[in-house]
Amino acid sequence: MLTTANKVETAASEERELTDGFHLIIDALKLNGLDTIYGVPGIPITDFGRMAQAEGIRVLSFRHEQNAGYAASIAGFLTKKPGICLTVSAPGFLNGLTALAHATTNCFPMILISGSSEREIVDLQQGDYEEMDQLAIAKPLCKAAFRVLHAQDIGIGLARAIRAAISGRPGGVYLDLPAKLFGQVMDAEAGRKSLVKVIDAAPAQIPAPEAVKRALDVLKSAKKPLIILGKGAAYAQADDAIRSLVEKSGIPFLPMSMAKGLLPDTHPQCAGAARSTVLKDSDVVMLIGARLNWLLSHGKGKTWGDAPKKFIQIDIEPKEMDSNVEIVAPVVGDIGSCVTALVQGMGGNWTVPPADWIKTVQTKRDDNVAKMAPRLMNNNSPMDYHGALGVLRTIIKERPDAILVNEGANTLDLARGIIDMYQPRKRIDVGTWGIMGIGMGYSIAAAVETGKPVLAVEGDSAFGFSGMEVETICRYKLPVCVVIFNNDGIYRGTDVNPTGGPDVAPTVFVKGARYDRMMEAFGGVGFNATTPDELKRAVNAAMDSGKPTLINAVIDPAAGSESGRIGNLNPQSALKKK
Ligand SMILES: Cc1ncc(C[n+]2csc(CCOP(=O)(O)OP(=O)(O)O)c2C)c(N)n1
Ligand SMILES: [Mg+2]
Repeated sequence: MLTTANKVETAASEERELTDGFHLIIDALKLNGLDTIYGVPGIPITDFGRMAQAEGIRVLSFRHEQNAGYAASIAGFLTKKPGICLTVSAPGFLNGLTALAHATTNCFPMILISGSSEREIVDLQQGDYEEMDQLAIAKPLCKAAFRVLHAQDIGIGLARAIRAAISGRPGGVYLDLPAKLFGQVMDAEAGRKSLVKVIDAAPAQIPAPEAVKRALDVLKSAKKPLIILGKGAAYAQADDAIRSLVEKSGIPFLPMSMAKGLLPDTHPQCAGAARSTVLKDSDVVMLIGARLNWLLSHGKGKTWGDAPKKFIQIDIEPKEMDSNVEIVAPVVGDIGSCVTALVQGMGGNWTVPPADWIKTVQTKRDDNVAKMAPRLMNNNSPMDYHGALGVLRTIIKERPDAILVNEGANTLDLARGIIDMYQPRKRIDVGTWGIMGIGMGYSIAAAVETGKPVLAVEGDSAFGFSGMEVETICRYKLPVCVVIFNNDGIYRGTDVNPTGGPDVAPTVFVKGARYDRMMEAFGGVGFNATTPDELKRAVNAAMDSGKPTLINAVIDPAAGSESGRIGNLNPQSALKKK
């Protein structure tokens, strides 16, 4: 039902219904099934948020736009609908912009809607309230940016934003709504007709038959094939087709971080625990929704070994091909259509890879898993990462439908390796940029969008970027359990100031901080855990109760290593250290 702003008497004294910008935006969102807004109120969007709530949209208010933006971005990833972030002008817009750029980089569909100030004044730079040419600033950081100046264009404006966000390779879209637009009035019937329900917003993109054949021919020639699943494969929600391809082919698969659980990490073909072996020794690598960026060492160099390697790549974006190395068999299309075509093309008598390759991978994996096992069972106090993560690993095994949010350095890298995932799209983390600050925004959106319990495993530094949103979690009574790996700092809490001065080292925080008390301030449950046993009890209680909980897990400040697993990326001087 279209909402109407008002009724007026016409000259002929017939009643004529009117609507306005506020209501047209709400109606356009609802018409397209966009029923949740993540944002922060203020001029010129406060009333809009109120009206949206009154009209049945779920409006979640955050404490900072960046967190609302991260929430919207991951809502997009989880639902394949653009997540909506709503902000005020200039500073609110800029706060949301990091998340918009993050969404674009990670290929998550999101629309940042920001109110903006008077065009006439902004463009003459006459110093309006929160003056900024937001459209121009957003453009290089997103897939598309639009501004709507007239109420009758709201329907088309939102339709363009939705299509841009989710068609092809998904990404972030900016929609600029000047303050004046909200109050513009027009005839309700004409307004209703101006709205657009976007039909087939992300149309299937079928791969060319010859591309599929080429890929299968290369795959057939392989002696040591490998499949790499990226978060694009997780986004596609083509879970059954992907499982068929992997299982029918018999090829070992390596999941990237957010693709973990597409097939369980405990699947016999999973090569997660034999990563370095499969990257080095494979001869044909099929990338599915994974890019050869820094996370895969650009497809070359030491990580990939000396043996010649052929790459097959499945991606919706043709420009992705040959981005870092030659792709001998590009398959361009949406992941679901491509994978389905490959499975069909494999026919009924596909030859699985040579047994010695399968054996090599399995042996390496079993050895690595066995080596790790005793470390995960230690009950040390203060805890080390392995003891604490061993407990969380079991909890996720017992509660495979919980969503795991993860950020930090050591806390991220070790959790990624240790905690097995069992279901698709249950692990969400720092993504392509290794960004800190996604934690609470992701947790909130994951709980809101899926209704599942959330376990957020956070470095103490990582948590600090979005920590104030624990109030938001308490306010909306979300089933989120935050575990802070508190090692008194960034990477380690043991650095010292070489000058002996009163400031602590740049990587060190307050010793013995009690993050659990932050949660209690807002009516949530706080707990201080000093042993793996205590941690286990506290997390299980939180997951059972569904109450907002924050557990301060005391980790040995000396346990971590510099930059976690990516210390090699720190620049080194060519000069010898003094
Ligand atoms: C937005 C942003 N700022 C800064 C960084 C640099 N950075 C990488 S990891 C990290 C924090 C690591 O410390 P913590 O979260 O406590 O994890 P730990 O290694 O101590 O377990 C920082 C600040 C980043 N990745 N993103
Ligand atoms: Mg830390």
